[in-house]
Amino acid sequence: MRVPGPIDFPAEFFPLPLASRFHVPFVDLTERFRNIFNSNLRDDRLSSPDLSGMLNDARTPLIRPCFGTAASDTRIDMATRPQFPEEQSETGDFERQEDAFRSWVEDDQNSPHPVSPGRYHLYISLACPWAHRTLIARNLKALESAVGVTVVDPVRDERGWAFRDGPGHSSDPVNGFQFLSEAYRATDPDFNQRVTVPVLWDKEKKIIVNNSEDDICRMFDGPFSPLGTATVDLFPENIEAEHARVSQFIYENINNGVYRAGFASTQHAYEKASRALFAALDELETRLSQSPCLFGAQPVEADWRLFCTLIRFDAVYHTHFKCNLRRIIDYPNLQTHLTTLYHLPGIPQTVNFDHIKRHYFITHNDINPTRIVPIGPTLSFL
Ligand SMILES: N[C@@H](CCC(=O)N[C@@H](CS)C(=O)NCC(=O)O)C(=O)O
Repeated sequence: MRVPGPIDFPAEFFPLPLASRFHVPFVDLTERFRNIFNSNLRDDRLSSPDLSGMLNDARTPLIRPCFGTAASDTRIDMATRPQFPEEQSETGDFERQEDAFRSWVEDDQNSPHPVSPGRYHLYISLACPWAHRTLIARNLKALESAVGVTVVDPVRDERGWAFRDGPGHSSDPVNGFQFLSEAYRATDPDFNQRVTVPVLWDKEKKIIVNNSEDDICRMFDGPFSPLGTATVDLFPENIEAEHARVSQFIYENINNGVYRAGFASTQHAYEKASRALFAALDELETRLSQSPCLFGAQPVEADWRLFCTLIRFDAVYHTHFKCNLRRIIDYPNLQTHLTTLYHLPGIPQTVNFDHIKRHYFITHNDINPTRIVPIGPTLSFL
């Protein structure tokens, strides 16, 4: 590993809007920054060309104040790097990018993407909770022979998700892509955001139809439904409004809540997200004392949305994302819900803890720089 020597930063290096937020003299600040930053140059991720780019980017959060607690005003300035700088607010909150492709497969042969067996293909990661929900929907709707699926390597480097042969993942049999970014570029040559899974690919048009798991699950339950044999209804009409409310609540506080806690880059942003997360889990624990699933006896989309976060919680989010007020095993009703759903037909084969753990602990190198994957915990329900 290359260790760059100390860099003599010009005073202008420190962007002024950021400097004005610290109540210390600017000269003192640049001096402190220089020392902190140089002592953190331990790898080869930063080079001079990067530095000039960062110089022009006022959002580069090179120094963030660290507080003892959200309420305390004692502050030490330390250099940190958020995991996804482009998706970070000024206050250190993680703000997820919007899904880029939202076209629809329709039950209409004249539409741009008519429903048809074998025409569409799913690219997913078994590590990803968002992609996991689309795989579950595909299995529950018995669409395995109508919609193919390819799993990416759970270990992602700066080139993004890759197709490689390995345990539980493979090369791309449809397009021969090496990286998922090739699918994004084929659809939009100017695409310059984070390349994410899941992706629903149109094999005829050779473009991405949709990369939103919400949309893909709705399509599997809607226009794709006749291609499968299952009678499962993931979005029952008689609970539509309340279902949408509960799903939104789970998305904001739980599905995305764990990410908002884990990718926060200030103490305050982390505590806010974590407290909202556990308040939401407490609320659902109470709700599940009334019925085994969120809407009675049968799981609907909101239950699966919850499941995809709960199954990863004790193994990953509790440690890696610091969501450690309680574990799911400490919530009897949530744990029963998780175990019950896990044992339904078609579900265990969608859960791959090797992919889940290796993805999070190895890939988020700003959160876990040693990339050590913990040996536990023992999950007795598996
Ligand atoms: N479509 C989802 C997000 C999907 C997503 O973020 N997937 C993650 C995996 S869990 C991903 O592909 N990340 C790419 C990366 O980390 O660079 C949403 O908007 O809520």
